[in-house]
Amino acid sequence: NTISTEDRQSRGDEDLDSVTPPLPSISLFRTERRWGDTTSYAGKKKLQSWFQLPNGNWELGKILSASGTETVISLPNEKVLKAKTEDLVPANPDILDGVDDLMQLSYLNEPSVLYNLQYRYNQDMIYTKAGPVLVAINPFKKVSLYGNEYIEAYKRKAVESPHVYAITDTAIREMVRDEVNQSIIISGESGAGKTETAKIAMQYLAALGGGSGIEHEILKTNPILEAFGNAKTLRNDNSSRFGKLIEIHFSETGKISGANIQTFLLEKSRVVQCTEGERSYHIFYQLCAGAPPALRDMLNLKSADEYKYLQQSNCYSITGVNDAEEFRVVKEALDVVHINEEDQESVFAMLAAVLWLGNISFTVIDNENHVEAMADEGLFNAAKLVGCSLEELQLALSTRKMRVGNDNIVQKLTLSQAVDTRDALAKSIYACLFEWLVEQINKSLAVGKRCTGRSISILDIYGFESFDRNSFEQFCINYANERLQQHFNRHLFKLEQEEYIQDGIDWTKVEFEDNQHCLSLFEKRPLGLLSLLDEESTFPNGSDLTFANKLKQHLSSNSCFRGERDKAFTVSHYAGEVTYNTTGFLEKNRDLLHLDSIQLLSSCSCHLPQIFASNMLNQSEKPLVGPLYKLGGVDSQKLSVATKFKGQLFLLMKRLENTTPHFIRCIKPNNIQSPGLYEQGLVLQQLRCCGVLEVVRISRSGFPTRMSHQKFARRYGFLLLENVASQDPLSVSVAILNQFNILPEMYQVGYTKLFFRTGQIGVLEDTRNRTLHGILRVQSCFRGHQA
Ligand code: AD9
Ligand code: MG
Repeated sequence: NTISTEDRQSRGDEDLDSVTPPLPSISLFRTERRWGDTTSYAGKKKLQSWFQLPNGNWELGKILSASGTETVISLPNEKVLKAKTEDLVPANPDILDGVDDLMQLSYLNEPSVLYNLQYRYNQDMIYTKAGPVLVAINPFKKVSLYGNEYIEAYKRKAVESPHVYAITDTAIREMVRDEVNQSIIISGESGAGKTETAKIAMQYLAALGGGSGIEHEILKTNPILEAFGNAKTLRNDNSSRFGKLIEIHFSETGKISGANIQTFLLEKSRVVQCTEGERSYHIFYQLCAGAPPALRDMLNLKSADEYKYLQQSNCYSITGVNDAEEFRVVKEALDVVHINEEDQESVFAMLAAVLWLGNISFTVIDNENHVEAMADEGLFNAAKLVGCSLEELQLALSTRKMRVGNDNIVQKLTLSQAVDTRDALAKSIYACLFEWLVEQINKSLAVGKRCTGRSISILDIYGFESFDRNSFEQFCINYANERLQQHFNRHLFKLEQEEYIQDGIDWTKVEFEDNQHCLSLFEKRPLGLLSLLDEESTFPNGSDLTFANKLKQHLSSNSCFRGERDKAFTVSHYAGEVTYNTTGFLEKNRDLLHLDSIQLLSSCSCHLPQIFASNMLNQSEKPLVGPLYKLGGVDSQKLSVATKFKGQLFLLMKRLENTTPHFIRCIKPNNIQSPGLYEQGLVLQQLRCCGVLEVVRISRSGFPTRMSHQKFARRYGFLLLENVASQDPLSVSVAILNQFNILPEMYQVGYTKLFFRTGQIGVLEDTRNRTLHGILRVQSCFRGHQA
């Protein structure tokens, strides 16, 4: 490990020992995986050190004495204990407590980073820089860091502490200065604060680029998209179940001229199925609670607990949220984005239709277990709301037209087939409705599309997910994160190295081993995860088991892949290993809506179902690279979900690559959405997962500390034994470096700055402090004497 060897040499300690910390499961730099300065030391020079308690938390101890391999340390609870010297991790001098950029830490090790973030978090300083990245820790409470006064202050650059406003301000400035489009890429686990952060960034953009009135419209897209695309989950009461990129356009004068929203992979399954304690999409509950009487009558609306789709999770409300009031907010927002009253009614009718579909039940009609949809309240209302006859809907849910040879036959459905058909119809209507809404919003925001100005895009996309049980959704989400991580790595490497080159320092380009290997596992054709999934999805006899076996057969030689028992497989992602269970993969990937259902929608008298049907058919007729499906006897090509998603991601990456990115990593400090609770282990796991530790480590493998010649000479010049006061800053700097025996490989002299490897400034800083203390003591002695 080059870093720690150099650090050791630089301190000239003979008795330093290096310990191997738990490896973050990150695939950059396979040969040099250790993160940060984990070198332990004998404790002779430093007074404070980190000691790990049996529960994994770190505590700051005072070193009382040290002898070779053993150190006596006193912990905050006044407990004194003997520790192995090699188990101690150096702590930073007090002056570095709560620095606003982790790069300023002299000792960059896990406990120091955790402590620094916690120190700030405890004072509601939820933002910290990690080199080029902004780390945001969810406060789970109102913090007074936002609003016009703060916006003004950041705009005037009157404050410098890290903030979403600051990073957004940088984006605006760079857009104008460099005439390059910008992006703000927000990532983090569920509940970490991505969506709130995105809104805070939008607020700042709206405040600075406002004036035309369109900014008001842009802000109003948030309540709409959250109502239709967010839901209460066990992790987050307002969890986004889709990814979102919002591109905000600016005119040449720097005013907002329009915007465009792109959404990714809405979780459809939630409409028909959701876990105990979670909810379906907010809008269903809002509609049931908030619809005015006339609308209620029109939709035959009941309360939420009368709908089967909403009943199954046994959760109807969210603490602190008034669904009826939210409904009014959403309605007002729909007005603002110019969705007219008639269209709004159609939207609500589709929502009610979905709810009523769920209430349709089936009755067995023969001894082969075939069923027929019952002519119940559900069927009646659903048919009325989509605009078809009761019989047409009944037929579409109970039978399927097939072509056998040259004959058209009608196959009756069994109960499970009929329920699947009904649920598929409900999911499709909802997903189409969501897409249609986004399209309408985009039309409304497209005001200045043709103007030649620039844009800032904000990406709020689901973070890496690893649960006890991982399915197709996690598979897609983690694939997306793998792509974003590559973007992150490439960019941050480039940035760092460009600065060295600009300042003319002697620097051999670092070739980095990125996560391409894992991405190839997904994308390689024909033998990659996605290709094999699509291939198996087209086989009539393909099943989750045959899919799992095929993966094992073809991919076992890939080091990122491992076959598991019971139809499962494991992928080594950059953020850790995830085991996926293939159950449901093929069906979710095919995402078939039978032609009977599409035909039903196209024959409906209401205009939204017709639009949905024609969109579905269009998609079938104009395939990109999708596999061939048999849709109810008619050969038709449809893009698989995974392939469509991959296509979307490619376009997204292409768009992002033409922008200057700004990264925000959101961190969730506890799992119970509680203010003030900071769980070290949880924070650490996320820091590792989202690559923050990596960025800092990567930066440290270069020359992360930089100081201008002037500043360096001013700060340490007085330590020189020979008087060089009359000399220029560069000569003074070089004299200091020589006097302190800073080894040549530990620093570089650039045109304007000195570049140091990690830990170097710490040594100088210590000497400076000791010297200053010495001077103070002498002075006070002297004063005492005089008195
Ligand atoms: V998910 O992946 O969509 O499930 P997000 O988007 O990362 O998730 P979200 O922004 O929804 O999380 O934040 C979760 C909750 O944390 C919010 O509803 C707020 O209650 C809370 N939060 C997040 N950020 C802030 C903040 N800056 N100030 C106050 C916050 N509360
Ligand atoms: Mg969110």
